[in-house]
Amino acid sequence: TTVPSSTFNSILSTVFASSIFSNVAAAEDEMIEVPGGTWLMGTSAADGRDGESPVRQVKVESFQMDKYPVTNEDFSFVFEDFVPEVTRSKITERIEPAGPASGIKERMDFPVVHVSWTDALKEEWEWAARGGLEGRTYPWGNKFKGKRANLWQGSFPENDTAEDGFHGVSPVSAFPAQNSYGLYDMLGNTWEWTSTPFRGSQKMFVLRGASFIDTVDGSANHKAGITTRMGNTPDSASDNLSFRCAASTL
Ligand SMILES: [Ca+2]
Ligand SMILES: [Ca+2]
Repeated sequence: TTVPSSTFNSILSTVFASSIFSNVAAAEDEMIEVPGGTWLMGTSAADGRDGESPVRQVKVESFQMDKYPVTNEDFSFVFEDFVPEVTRSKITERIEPAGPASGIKERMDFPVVHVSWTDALKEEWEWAARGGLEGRTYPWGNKFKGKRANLWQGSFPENDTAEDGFHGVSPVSAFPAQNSYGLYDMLGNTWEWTSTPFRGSQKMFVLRGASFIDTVDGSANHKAGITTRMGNTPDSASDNLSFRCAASTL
């Protein structure tokens, strides 16, 4: 059972337009203050694609960003308490967090997936993911560490050896914070929407961070790194795509 995406988007629009979500998150101290700065975005690596190249200088103002992707727990709270009755009354079926026939109760600390939405700009996402380090491949540095992010190991699609401990989506705090800003789950687990348009013939937005079906070496799907990106249409939703909130510093 699913809610039609048009209805779902109208709920999200209602919630976000009133900034309730950000206020709730801030009140629970789940947002990180990301300082502003001028820095070098992107990569000059030969395998850069989807707009990762070239390296260019970018300035970002300070902002706040969710420590974790928005979880099912956060989202059901918003859904129950803040979605107006008039909107709720139009919904005939409940949202299933991992698609049809999945239960929400045992997945409260998993990222909300199957959502279509946009939030932080891609520059803000990358700046935050870099955590104050310059020109690194991963949020924590240049050396990949298996117990820092949920990716795919083994041959795709038949054999995920799950050496990182997870086949499929993992709880948002399953791995330690990925950088010195204290942000979790930026790289891997679930892609994250940004509000930056992705160049292309149809209307798309940039996704960042790669997901549990992507690999360190690029042998399957995307090569996961701090500059990895792809485009997706705003009505798209899948089980490896989530979001986190960002807000201007007051
Ligand atoms: Ca994994
Ligand atoms: Ca992520």
